[in-house]
Amino acid sequence: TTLLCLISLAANAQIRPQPISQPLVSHIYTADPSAHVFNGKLYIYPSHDVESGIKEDDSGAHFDMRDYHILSMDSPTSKVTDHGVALSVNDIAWAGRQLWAPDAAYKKGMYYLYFPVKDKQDVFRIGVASSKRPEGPFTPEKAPLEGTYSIDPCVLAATNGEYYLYFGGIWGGQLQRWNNNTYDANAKLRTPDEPAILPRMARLSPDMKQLAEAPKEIQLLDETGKPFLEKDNDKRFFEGPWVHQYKNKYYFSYSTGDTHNIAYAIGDSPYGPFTYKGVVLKPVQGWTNHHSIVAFEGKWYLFYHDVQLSGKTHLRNIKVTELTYNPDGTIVPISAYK
Ligand code: FUB
Repeated sequence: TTLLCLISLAANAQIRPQPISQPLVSHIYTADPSAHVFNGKLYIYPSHDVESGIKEDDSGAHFDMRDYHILSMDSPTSKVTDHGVALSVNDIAWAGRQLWAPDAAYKKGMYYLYFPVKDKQDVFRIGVASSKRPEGPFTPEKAPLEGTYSIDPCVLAATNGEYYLYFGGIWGGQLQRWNNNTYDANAKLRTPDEPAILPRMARLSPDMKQLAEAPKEIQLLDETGKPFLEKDNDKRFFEGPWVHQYKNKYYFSYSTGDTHNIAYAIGDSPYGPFTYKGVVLKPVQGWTNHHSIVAFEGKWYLFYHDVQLSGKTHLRNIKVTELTYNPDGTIVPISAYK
């Protein structure tokens, strides 16, 4: 029996996928890591997952987060500092519940934290808070950015000097309720042969606290130039947009949601269109897949999450691994397990 046990343990160890990276912190649950280099250090703006006891449902009510902790590292392999609570839902006058995936940007001596939270009518909006320090604490504005909606803000500080806000997430992120920037609480999800729901973007105003233009849909095309249909759900947009620049191109990466990939598309303008190129990160353990891509000292890194510490979809832990490009600018796909 002992021998059989040992053989079965060894076989199990071989077939159980081994993570390529370990959680960056384990004293709190963290997710949706938006990473940036500020003052030569890596700053990570993650969601702070908590167990609130709310039952899991399709609207994501069990993701009931209440504050943000900003993390920093001197390099991708060095120890992580948790700077404590940077912003709490109680400090945001217009907020109702659910502080989801944030992002941050720096401009002229100030840091701006962009965050989605449901307002008091339970509609997701995007807010902004500012601080003189990258780790906060952040002071929120009294109202959300006018004209914003849905979730998962990402800000590109583009090399042309402009800042662009990308956002959107379907299902619990409510993007399906917004057509022509107008809200319809009863709007249905699309049927399989309808065009896929598209992410949104807008240029930010010079003070970083408003949109400089009405949100536009971002065209995502397949490699033959055709827009995706709803049924192309291994490739179409679901949530978690991230935009970075590499060799004069704009890379739009995102989660495909119910098929759990991080996919990417490439374009020549921050407005798109973006043409689908493939998968950045294959599905991870847990339902959600959410990432950021950042350069640090000449190498590129993918920040992502899985549920290694808890085994529960709403209690995630962030990780980092190196990302590489092929000579033609395509990204070498990453599997988080070997
Ligand atoms: O963390 C809450 C939500 O889960 C995020 O906004 C989505 O992108 C998904 O990761």
